[in-house]
Amino acid sequence: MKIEVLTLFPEFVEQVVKVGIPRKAVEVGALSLSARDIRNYSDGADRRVDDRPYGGGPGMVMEPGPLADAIAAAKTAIGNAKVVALSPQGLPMTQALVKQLAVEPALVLVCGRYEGLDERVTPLIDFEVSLGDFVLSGGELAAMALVDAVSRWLPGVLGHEGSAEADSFSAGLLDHPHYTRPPSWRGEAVPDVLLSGDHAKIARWRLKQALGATFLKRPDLLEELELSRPHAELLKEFLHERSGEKN
Ligand code: 9D3
Repeated sequence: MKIEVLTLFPEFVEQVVKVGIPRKAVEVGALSLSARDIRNYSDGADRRVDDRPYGGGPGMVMEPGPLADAIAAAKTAIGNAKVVALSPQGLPMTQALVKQLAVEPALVLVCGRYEGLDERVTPLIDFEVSLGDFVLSGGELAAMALVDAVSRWLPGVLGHEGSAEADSFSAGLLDHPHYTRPPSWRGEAVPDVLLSGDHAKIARWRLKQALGATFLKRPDLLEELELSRPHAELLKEFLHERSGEKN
């Protein structure tokens, strides 16, 4: 996948492919990322790309001209690209959206700063994506989050540890607890089942813990799910064991 990020902070955005999974994605040739400075498309000698809002009010608005030219240049560079603006007004970023975007051959990610983009660039944008209902200073961190999340789904990037993680989230549940050595630490033992070598039993225990954690921490996720009968039974078992511990 080819990604062009349009931003006033290209050196910041480029950091996302310097480490971890996005870096691996670039190394295996599954991803190429280029950050394009919107300021290079300013028509003024001062390189300004923002101006005061018509109608008054605080803050500045990004001018349409430099954005339009930067989008056109990015599309010419990578071809047939979806154009996604990172914006507080966008669709919340979810794993379902990430998976859809990961099959695109090319993406142009438009990062706003100041109060936002001039409304007249909207015909150039396919859709908007938000990181969630809180205020960021601009779209860059959201674009970097999207690049990171998409990288995990590109072919040849993750081994089997990744597919397992993917399974767990596409199942719509939180992860089960994890343990490593030492077997006893500050008086707390690792659950016996994890040392048993019985893989069916371990899988059942992990699913039970995942159902329990989701019920306790993110009941909103469970409501989406329509638990199957066996899953509902496992959750009951989790809650029963937990009430036993507490009393
Ligand atoms: C504080 C200013 N707000 C109106 C009073 C509007 C506003 C404008 C620009 C709020 C945030 C921003 C910059 N944010 C983004 O570009 C952004 C964002 C976000 O703020 N939260 C979650 N996801 C995203 S994606 C892009």
